[in-house]
Amino acid sequence: MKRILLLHGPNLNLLGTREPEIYGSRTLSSIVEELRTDARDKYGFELDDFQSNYEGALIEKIQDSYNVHSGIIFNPGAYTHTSVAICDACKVLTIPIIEVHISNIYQRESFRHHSYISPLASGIVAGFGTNGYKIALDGLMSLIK
Ligand code: CA2
Repeated sequence: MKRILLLHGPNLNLLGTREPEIYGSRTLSSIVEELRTDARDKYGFELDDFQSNYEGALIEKIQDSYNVHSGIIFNPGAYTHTSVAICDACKVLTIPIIEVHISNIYQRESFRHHSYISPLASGIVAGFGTNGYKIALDGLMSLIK
C-alpha cells in the first residue's frame, strides 16, 4: 500500500490539554487516528505519523521519507517561523508537502506571519482548527492520486 506521512513539530503533543481557545480540544492521537482511517478507507493509503519537539529529529524523518512516502502533511509548529534547516530538508524532497496550521497564523503576532516552509509547500491550510487536517488530506490526495 502507498504511504503518506503526517508530521508534527514542537508542542503539538500538548493538543487537547491547554489553550483550547486557539488549538481546540482534540488530542493529537485522536486527530492522527481519524486521519489514518480516512487515508486508508477513502484513499487506500497507509498513514505514518511522527511528532517531535526536536528540530534534528524532524529533519531526519523528512530525509527518511525520501522514496518511502508519496506526500507529507506537515504542521511544523513554531519551527515554521524559524527553521532554515527544516526548509533545506524539505527542499530535497520532490513529493508534495501540505503545510497545516490549526490557527490562522496571519491573524496572530507578526512573527508568525513568515513561514520558511510555505515556499516549498504545494498547498497551505490555516485557520480551520483541527478540521484543517482533513482538508489537507483531501488536497494532498487531489495531487497524488
Ligand atoms: O496554528 C498552528 O498549528 C501552529 O503551527 C501551532 C504552533 C505555533 O507556533 C504556530 O505559529 C502555529 C504552536 C503549537 C503549540 O501547540 C500547543 C497545543 C496545545 C497547547 C499548547 C501548545
